[in-house]
This record gives sequence, structure tokens and C-alpha cells, in this order.
Amino acid sequence: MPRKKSQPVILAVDDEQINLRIIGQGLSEDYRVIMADTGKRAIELACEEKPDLVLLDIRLPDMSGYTVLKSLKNHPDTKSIPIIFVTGQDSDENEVKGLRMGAADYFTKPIKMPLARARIAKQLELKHKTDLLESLVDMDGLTDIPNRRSFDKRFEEEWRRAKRHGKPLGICMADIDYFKQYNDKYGHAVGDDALISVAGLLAKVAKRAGDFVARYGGEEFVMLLPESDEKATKGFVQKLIENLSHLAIPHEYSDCAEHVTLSFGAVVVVPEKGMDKMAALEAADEQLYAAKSAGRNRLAI
Ligand code: GH3
Ligand code: MG
Ligand code: MG
Ligand code: MG
Repeated sequence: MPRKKSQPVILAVDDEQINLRIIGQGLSEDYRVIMADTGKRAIELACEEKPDLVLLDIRLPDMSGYTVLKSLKNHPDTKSIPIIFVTGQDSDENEVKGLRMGAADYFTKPIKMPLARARIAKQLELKHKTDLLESLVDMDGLTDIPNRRSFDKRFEEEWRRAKRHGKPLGICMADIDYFKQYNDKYGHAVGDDALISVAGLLAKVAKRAGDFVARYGGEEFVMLLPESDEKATKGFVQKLIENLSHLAIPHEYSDCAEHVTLSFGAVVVVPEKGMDKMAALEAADEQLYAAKSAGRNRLAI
């Protein structure tokens, strides 16, 4: 029977096929179960598939389950996935360690399936509620893209990650051109619609894994482009400018084009010890003002 699309996905991680089979059989009626038999594969699959829950063995051939947990908790895309340790090591000490590190629950082998199913269902219910709350506090109510609060958190994470890996981070600020005129002439409600369309377009174009777009405030947006050098950042913004011209929201009262446009200011940094991330953001903002002064509807980098 074809599975329902809305079926929650569970990632089962265990190096013994027999255990994976037992879990698969016990859960496949209610969930889509994906499987990994090494820590490395577990991390890859978690990033690719974003499962709703992970059942994680502690003893794995290539790394411990604790290491897998740490890695998942460190990544913004996987950090909120509940992880349940499943292990033969049933000492209280291990259980406490797992829970302290952020595991949601702890099962000992052999798994008692009815109990496991009930506890998994509880965790998923909790996750669903948490997701709902998080989406409310992190999303902008008008445009339905992440808000500034969400950006602040993400910026900290991406900055840290870029620093750790010595990789560039593209930071881009954008601001709608002549938006006061737009509101004055078309009305605030139409202005709101334009904001929604622009935000939707930015989010659509920024679709490379890790790209992040938020409404920074008013008619201003901010974008994070991890591992994006100057050429890639320029290419990205060029694509946005082209897409905006195709979107072609009429703006008769703009002094730089016949449609709604944005000006962009970007910097690319490889964060190092002692560097201030807020200074980098301010530098992007200064570039934005340079783009405005230079005629708008363009990028300054
Ligand atoms: P510039 O090209 O220099 O950016 O000029 P501008 O007119 O876009 O800039 P200004 O800062 O003078 O005006 C920003 C306008 O954006 C004024 C404000 O009413 C409008 N705005 C900010 N937030 C919202 C919103 O949520 N909805 C609507 N409709 N308008 C908004
Ligand atoms: Mg094992
Ligand atoms: Mg502005
Ligand atoms: Mg503006």
C-alpha cells in the first residue's frame, strides 16, 4: 500500500541488522522508517531527510552514539530532532549522560515494542507542539519568513560554523527601493502584499542548503550564504535582481525602475578569532547605503 506523505519519518541507527529489522517491523505501520548502520551514515541521512525522530544506538562501529547526538545537536537543520538512545548498556550512569547531552528518552534492548511505540508517539506529539510554538516565535507574521529574532540565532550559529571550518560566509542586507512612495501611492495594504511577494521570492531563490533569509525589519531583509565566496554571492544577488524584474510588481513612482526593486549590500567574511560579527553586519549595511547612493536596484560588495 502506498504510504501517506504525512507519515512521520523515523531514522533508526544500529550496526546490527537484526535490531534494525525488529525496529522496522515494529514501526513501519505508523511511520516511514529509514535506517543507518554507522554514525557517519546516520548524520548524512539526518541532514538529507530531516527525520521527525532518531532512534540511536550508542555502540556503533565508527563513532559513539554520543558523538552522533552531538553532531546533530550542533547543526541548525537537525538540532531540534528528538533523539532516543537505544542501547544494551543499561547503567543509570549512561542513561543520565545521554539525557544530559540532550537525548529525549532512553530505551534499553531488547526493545519492548508496545512501550517503545507509545513513548515514540509521545515524543512526536511533543515535537509537533514545540515546532508549532517555534514557528510562531521565529517567523514574521506578515511575510511568513523567519524574523529578526530567528536571524540573530542563525547568524550566531553560521558565524561559529564558518569560523570552525575556515569557510567564507556571505552576509547580504537588502532594502526595498522607494517603498515610502509605494505605500503613499498604492496604500499600505498593497504595500503589505508587495512585501509578502518580495519575501516569497527571496526565500524561493535562496534555496541552496544552508541559505537563510529573514525579514530584518520594515522593508529590509537579511540573507546568510554559508560557504559562498564573492563570486557566488554576486551571482546570487544577480539572480535575485533578475527574478525581481520578472516578478515585475508595478511601481510607477519609483525613480529607478518601473517595478519594485531592492538595493543590496553584501560582505563575504572568513570569520576569525577576535572578529566581531556585528561589525560584519554593519559593513553589509554600509554597502547597502552605497548601493542606494549609486542609484539603487543594484548590489554593492
Ligand atoms: P529607499 O529607496 O531609500 O529605501 O527609500 P524608502 O522609501 O524605501 O525608505 P524609507 O525608509 O523612507 O521608507 C520605508 C517605508 O517602508 C516606510 C514604511 O511605511 C514602509 N514599511 C515598513 N514596514 C512596512 C510594512 O510592514 N508594511 C508596509 N505596507 N509598509 C512598510
Ligand atoms: Mg551497536
Ligand atoms: Mg529601509
Ligand atoms: Mg527602502
